[in-house]
Amino acid sequence: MNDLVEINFDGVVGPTHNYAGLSVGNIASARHQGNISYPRQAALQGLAKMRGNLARFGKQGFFVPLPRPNRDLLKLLGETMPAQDAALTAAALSASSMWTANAATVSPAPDTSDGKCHFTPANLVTMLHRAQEWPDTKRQLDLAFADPDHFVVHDAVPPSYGDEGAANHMRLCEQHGAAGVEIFVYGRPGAKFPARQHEQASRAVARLHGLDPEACVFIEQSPVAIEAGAFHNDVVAVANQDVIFAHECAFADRQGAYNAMRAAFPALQVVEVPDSAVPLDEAIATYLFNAQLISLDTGGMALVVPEECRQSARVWQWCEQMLAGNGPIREIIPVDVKQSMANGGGPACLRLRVVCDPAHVDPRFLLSEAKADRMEQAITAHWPDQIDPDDLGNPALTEAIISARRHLLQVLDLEELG
Ligand code: SUG
Repeated sequence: MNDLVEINFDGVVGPTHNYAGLSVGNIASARHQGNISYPRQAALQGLAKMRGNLARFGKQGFFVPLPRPNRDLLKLLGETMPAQDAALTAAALSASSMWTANAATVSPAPDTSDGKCHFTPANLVTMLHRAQEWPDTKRQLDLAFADPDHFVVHDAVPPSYGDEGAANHMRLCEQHGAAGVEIFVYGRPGAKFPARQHEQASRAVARLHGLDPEACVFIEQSPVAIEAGAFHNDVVAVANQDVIFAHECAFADRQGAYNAMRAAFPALQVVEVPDSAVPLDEAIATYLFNAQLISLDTGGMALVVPEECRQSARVWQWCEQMLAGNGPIREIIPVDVKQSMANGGGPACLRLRVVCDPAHVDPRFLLSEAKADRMEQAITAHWPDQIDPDDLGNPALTEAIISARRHLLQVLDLEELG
């Protein structure tokens, strides 16, 4: 298992990136509803993050934007493009597949009973604009991880049970290539905002992936956190190897949650931010926890955080204090993903972690500097400079975004996803 490494697959931000405010319970999405978006800038910000991580950590993968507009979705609703209802038009044009932390739940080979890496695409049923994603996401997973000796790609779990994928899933392990403990965080329905991850979806994924029940922990997300706008667990917690980095208010039963994790994984190190140091609202506004926690070759870990963290005196002070101490997180790297942030998607939302041997992945989905250059040219030349949500459905814009995606697929030799 020594060839197994963690690869982050970022979603390329699609040419339809816009602020239609479709996501109930996602405070950033609601706050920016109606604003003009900048798809080219958004995609270049995402690409710059990928380039930085490639240079720093050596491996980087990506998924391409899904086909938009999704005319099949409109057809199922008895509509055509543009739909009479502006929200349906916006849904059919959504670029939300950029947040690949919601693409699937991934269980690496050392954790599963058949020794293969398992993927379950997330059904994302809570919201229409996201529920349409999974069949096209699966097509991409089927292509990228086609090798049947090493990968299994399941269908999504049935729609009654909302599943939001890796955004509500964490993994603890000594090393990425060793057997780990998988932590599933679910929400309880019935409060002001939807609890998007259903416990039964998490349990189904664990069974489908053939996980050892002793190496699975199911934890309830704090209703207080959901109500404050943490619509996914990855807005308040992130784990890597033996470390969990979490806000004090992340889990419904804080001590019970850590006890359960420790019972399954005794070496756990908890880096917890108290509410008194960074109040929950500020943690959610800055997305401190929506960070990529990445192992460094030199030992220790780096935290790739949104630039917004540096702008908050309290958050930055906490970060500096942490670095001055002796904890496992040795470096903090701010990145600018503001266009995605305005829709509630930070650095961690933009990536799906897959532990595997890169030699088994379709190389078309792995980034190199040369490929990043080609992507950048396609984005610069073809992504719309800006989109006013009132223009969604405009035929000229629709043509432009279809052609933009086609150009990207061409330079990546991925036309079969057309
Ligand atoms: O599902 N935003 C996404 C953000 C997803 C963030 N992902 C993670 N936390 N892993 C969502 O709420 C906004 C779309 C709009 O308003 O048009 C949106 O879908």
